[in-house]
Amino acid sequence: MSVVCLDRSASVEDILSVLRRDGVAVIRNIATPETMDRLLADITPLLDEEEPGGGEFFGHRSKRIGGIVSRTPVFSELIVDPLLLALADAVLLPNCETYQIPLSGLVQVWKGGEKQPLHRDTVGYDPYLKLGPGVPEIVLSAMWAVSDFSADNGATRFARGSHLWEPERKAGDADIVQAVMPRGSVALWLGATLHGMSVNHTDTPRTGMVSGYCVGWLRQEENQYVVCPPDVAVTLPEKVQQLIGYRAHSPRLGWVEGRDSELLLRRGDREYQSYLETPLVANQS
Ligand SMILES: O=C(O)CCC(=O)C(=O)O
Repeated sequence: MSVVCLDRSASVEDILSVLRRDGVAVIRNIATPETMDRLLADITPLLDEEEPGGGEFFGHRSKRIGGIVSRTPVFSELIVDPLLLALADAVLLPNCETYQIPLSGLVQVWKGGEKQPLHRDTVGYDPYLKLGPGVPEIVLSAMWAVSDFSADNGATRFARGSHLWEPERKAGDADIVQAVMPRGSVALWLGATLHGMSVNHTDTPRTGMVSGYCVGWLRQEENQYVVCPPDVAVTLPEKVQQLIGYRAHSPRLGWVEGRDSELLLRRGDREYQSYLETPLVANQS
């Protein structure tokens, strides 16, 4: 069975009602095939340097590239899609002042291997996860289909409705739906929805771009300040800088002295230049 798919013309309310009921929804054709071709052209040289691997959790047959926000402009284009931002506003803004991305990655699944164990993207926030269902939403995850996602080629598996389950409940076969979707579509799921990579039984790799949105007061899954340091971030659009985490979250989180809290980096900004030029620790002996 497949995850419920909606067209990009669907209303925010219609998409939200599927997300809130099933914990997952697909929006078809949110990006063009040409956009996905550009993404692949930028990332393929990096993928070519990797061998499929990943161990037990990642199913032994995946290639993963992290920090792609610094490696292709296509990530910056896709993450600010107005429909996705409207959904992130609705899911996350009741629980934060601003939100950010948890990671920016590419996952390619090759033939063979094992299914990835089902897991929740809130797994890193264990005391919070243990509170069970009904807690404020903190993560809205997203997987863009860079290639077609099919039942046979490793489309992500989801346990439908599992965001409403007690943490210890296990998924049975009847609960599983797959994000079958044409390239250019995106699967969105709530942080507490159980999901995992499936096995690719075909000879063609399945490629997905993974990211999403999380409340601005959360420790991000991937360290954005390492994968996208200030000298790279300053070259990106301001909205993307903010989504990476180069903005303060009120009150009193992530500030940098004297800087505009919305725009901690600004191209040509005198304060930013002097920040780069000033040693962090002067006269260390
Ligand atoms: O690639 C997929 O289908 C899902 C990957 C995933 O959930 C993960 O690696 O945590």
